[in-house]
Amino acid sequence: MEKTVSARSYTSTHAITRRLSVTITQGLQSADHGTPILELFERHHADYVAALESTGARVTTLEPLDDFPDSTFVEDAALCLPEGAIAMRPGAPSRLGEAAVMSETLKTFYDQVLTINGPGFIDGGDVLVTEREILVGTSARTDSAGINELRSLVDRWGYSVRELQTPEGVLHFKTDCSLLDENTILSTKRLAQSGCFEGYDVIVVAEGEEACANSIRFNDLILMPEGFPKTEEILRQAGYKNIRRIGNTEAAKLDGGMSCLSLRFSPPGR
Ligand code: CIR
Repeated sequence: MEKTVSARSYTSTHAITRRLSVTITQGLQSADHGTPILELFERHHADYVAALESTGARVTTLEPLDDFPDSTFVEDAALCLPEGAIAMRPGAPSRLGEAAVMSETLKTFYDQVLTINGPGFIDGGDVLVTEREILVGTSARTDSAGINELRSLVDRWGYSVRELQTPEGVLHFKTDCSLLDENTILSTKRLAQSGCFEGYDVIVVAEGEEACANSIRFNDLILMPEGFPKTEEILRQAGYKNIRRIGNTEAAKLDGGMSCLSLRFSPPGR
């Protein structure tokens, strides 16, 4: 397939992250993976921020929000597009209020900040923006009503939204996939087998390394969680040489990964 010239889907001048709250130890867990060690998590988070900054992007790190234990996973609260931002409607009751807080921050970057008002729900972690469309997986956090509301909002900017299904038992759509470039997606086998990436080039993570499907392409860098050597080698063989490994053991205890920890965007005219 012919490559598009633009790379807006992974090129960002800015990113937003949020420092860990001490309450992160009470963050949501799909199963008992143990309690995150705060100091180690903070070190990993600092490495993550440094990696984003190393690409030349301006990273705004927000203060902790103690009332929202999971709020360091900023990706779920919003979707940032070049034309404007959208405050999401997180599907976990304890996270619903994060969107309004993030919306206020986004207003300092964007003239247009729209809002998913409900009754549906949608988490940013279920949204994969590619160069030509927006893919959204239904999950325990995201439903069709939320996706339809997103579709009605981004239609004004010319985006098409495709509803897909996050595999059963997987937290978010992007738990199982990431964008590597204009036309290439890194995916778990189970998600790729659903056929949802027809027309894209797909690189499947190595068997037993499903947890690194949540990586991110950020400018020239690929950030992947540490500890997935087979998939790293697959990526290197495929020509992706600029890979940065980030410790993720503590975020992983709360089902978090590379994409969840930042909002990545290029606000208009900044
Ligand atoms: C949660 O369950 O909401 C958090 N503990 C983890 C959120 C991870 N976010 C993401 O994958 N986008």
